[in-house]
Formats: sequence, C-alpha cells, structure tokens
Amino acid sequence: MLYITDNIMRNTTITNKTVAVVGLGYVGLPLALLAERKGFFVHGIDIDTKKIEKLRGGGLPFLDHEVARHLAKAENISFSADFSPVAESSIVIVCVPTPVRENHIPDLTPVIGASEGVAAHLKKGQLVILESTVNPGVCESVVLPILEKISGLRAGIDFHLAHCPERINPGDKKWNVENINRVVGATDAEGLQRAASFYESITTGAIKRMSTIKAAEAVKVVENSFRDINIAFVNELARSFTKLGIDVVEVIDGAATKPFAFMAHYPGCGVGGHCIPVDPYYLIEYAKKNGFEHDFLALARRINNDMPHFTVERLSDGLNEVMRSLKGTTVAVLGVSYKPDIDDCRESPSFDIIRSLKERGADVRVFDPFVPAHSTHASVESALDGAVAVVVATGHSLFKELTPNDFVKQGVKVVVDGRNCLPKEKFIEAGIIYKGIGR
Ligand code: SAJ
Repeated sequence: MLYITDNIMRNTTITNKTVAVVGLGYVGLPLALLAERKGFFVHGIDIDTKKIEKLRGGGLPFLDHEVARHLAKAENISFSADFSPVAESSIVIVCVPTPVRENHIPDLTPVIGASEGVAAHLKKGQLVILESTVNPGVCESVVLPILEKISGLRAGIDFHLAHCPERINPGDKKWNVENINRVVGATDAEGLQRAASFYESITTGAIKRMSTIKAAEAVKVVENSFRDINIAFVNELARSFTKLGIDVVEVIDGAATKPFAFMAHYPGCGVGGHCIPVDPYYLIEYAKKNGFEHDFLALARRINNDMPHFTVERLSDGLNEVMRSLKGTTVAVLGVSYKPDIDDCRESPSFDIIRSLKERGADVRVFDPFVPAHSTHASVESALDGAVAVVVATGHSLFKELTPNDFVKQGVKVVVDGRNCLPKEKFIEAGIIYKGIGR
C-alpha cells in the first residue's frame, strides 16, 4: 500500500482524479476506498491521529470485514491528520458526524471544524461536497460562509459547494456505498453537474439532481424521520396490544401480506444509532426556528425514547410473577450495540436500560460479543450464570440461537425479549416468564 509522504504531496498537482475525504468513519472510509477503487487518488483526512495511525497500519477504526478487505487492497490512498492534502484535491468531501447534544439540540461542531480545516487550504476551481446529515439551510448558512471567509474565495464563482447526503447502512449486505441511489444538490449549476458526475463515476446507483441544496438536505432528514415515526407507530401499538393481549408482531406480519401501502416496522426496546434517533431533531429544531412546531415528529421521538423504560417495566412485571422485585435481583443485559451483528453502540437504548436497572437496585451484568468494552462478562454463559432475569436488548445472531434450556440451566426465571427475536412459545413451554415488546 502506497502512502504519500509529505514531500510527494507538495509536488502533487491538482488533477481531476484526486479527491480528499474528510472524516474516515462509517461513512467516509467506505467512500474513500470506493473512490480509490474507481481510479481516484484519495487523500483520507481525519483529526483523530490514532485513527490515522491505525489506518496507515492497515487497521480499521470499526468492525467491517468488507471495508477491511478493500483497505488491504488500496494502493492510491494517503491518510493524514491535517488538512493540507485538501490543496492537492479537485473534490473535497466532508463526512463528519452530526450528533445532537443531551438536550437534543443539533451539534454542528464537527461540521464547523471540518469546514474551517478545508477552507484553510481551499483552492480556486475546487468542489466541496458535504455528505454529513444536516437540516436544510446548514450548507448555505453555516458551511458556505466559513469557506468564503477563511479562503477569501467566492462560492459559485471560485469554488462550488454541493450536498449529497450519506446513505450508509452499517451491516447491510445488499445496499452499500457503491450501489445505493443518491440525491445531490448544489449552490450553482456547475457544482451540481460536477458533483452528480462524480457520484455517477463511482457508483451504480441512480443520482437524482435536486433543484436546490436545501432540497437535498431535506431529503435525508425526511427519509430518516419517516423511519422514526413508523417505528414509533409500532412501538405505541406494542404498548397498546400488551394490554389488549394481542401479539403485535403477528399482526404486523399479517398487515405486511398487503402488497401495497404498508411497510413493516417492528417494535423494540428502543431506537439507537447515529441516524434515526438524531436526524428528526435536526428538522424539528430548524422548523422551530422558522416558526413551525413538528408536534408529530416530536411525539414519535418521545414514544421511541420511552421504550427503554417500557422494557424495564416489562421486566418488573415479569419478576413480580415470581414474587421478586428489581431491587437486589441479578439481571443480565444481552446486547449493547444498537442493531444486530455490528459493534456500533451510538445512542444505543441498552445504555438507558442498564442505567434504569441500576437506579432501581438491580445487580446488572452486560454481555455483547461485539462490544467487549461495555461488557462485564466475556460470554453468554458467564453472564447468565446466577442471573434471575435477562433482557435481550440487541438481536445479535448469537442470541437468536439461544434455546430456552440455555436460560433454564442457569436458573433464569424471566426473559424480556427486547427485540422479539426469541421463540416466545418455546420459552413459555420451558416454564420461563417470557415478556416481549408487544407480545
Ligand atoms: N428499529 C426498530 N424497529 C424497526 C427498525 C429499526 O426498533 O422496525 C431500531 C433498531 O433496533 C435500531 C434503530 O431503530 O436501534 C435504527 O435502526 P436502523 O435499521 O434504522 O439502522 P440505522 O440507524 O443504521 O439506519 C440506517 C439509516 N441509513 C442512513 O441513514 C443512511 C436509515 O436511513 C435506513 O432506513 C436504515 O439504516 C435501514 O433501513 O436499515
């Protein structure tokens, strides 16, 4: 693998086949490696020096076998912790996180920092593309002024700014950075054309040109808000059907036999990840600043944010059936990552469940095969040994293979299936108090 040392970078002239990718996480690294595979020289840039050192050594900052395979083969890529390679690139793509603060207010700090870093090395003729998920207005009112002020260049004249919201779906075996459809918007026609041509040159997905950069920004927050409200819908059904004695999963599967106008979502112990529980707040806050209250989106967020609490209530109900309470009871939480078979635990509901159990006096053990850093035990068996109750918070394949006997033999009395991923009837037949989410 070739690394460009400092002196070669200085001699590298801007060519139309050199791109810089700022932010080498779940979004930026797959994109950087894809561009490299498609014939670009790629300057990978990230402020995390440890991540850069790891990448230079061929290591990944996160678990992804496909990305690891591409990294091992990449030849025309450099990794740098400073922004100077921006000056050597014709296209600069920013893929940094867009989290929310504790109070759910969007936090644009990473976007602002990346924009400042890019602006310091911005050259005439370059195209800057923001892939980070932002609410409408951020490109034109936050990114663009920083780029112009620091570089002294003018958007639409000296450089171009576009937005192509990322659509990375960690763990997805079908849709990936190379084949997913994209939308792109820009501040000017040349920028739109160049950005659309770039993505058309590296992906097989359809590239939809949006009329404005705001429309492109709106697409991503809308598609993820759509998912959040649909999850909230089935989560509310789960709470209702628990009282009605109806298995909501069976009903959803029944509704899903309708081949049109229904899209199945499933209830669970909460909504995690860096997208779904975050993106709606970007739209909610932006609309609020412009005089509109998204009551429905906000309600969906409240419903989903309350699912960890509902899950702990399900456990409390189950313990009551065996004359126990949470206080002083040993509970094993299986699963920390926010979705199956990945190691990403950002915004994971598991953390809320664990915190709530501890606040109510339970003795909590944690095991996640993908997240040893947050695990107190090193295996399912050791986590279950002596546990009276279990909460399955992530539907990892390893957990789906567990049989009722795996719990009975360890003395487990109550199982809360936070992802409805276990065979309910078999657990009930084995004499375990089974509590699903809506079943
Ligand atoms: N979840 C439910 N019920 C569902 C679906 C998800 O409770 O029916 C929960 C999951 O357990 C998880 C959270 O919601 O905790 C998010 O799950 P997700 O499958 O939406 O996973 P993400 O966060 O990786 O979402 C990504 C998003 N992709 C991008 O933003 C580019 C989202 O737009 C996709 O719709 C989603 O993947 C997907 O479809 O898999």
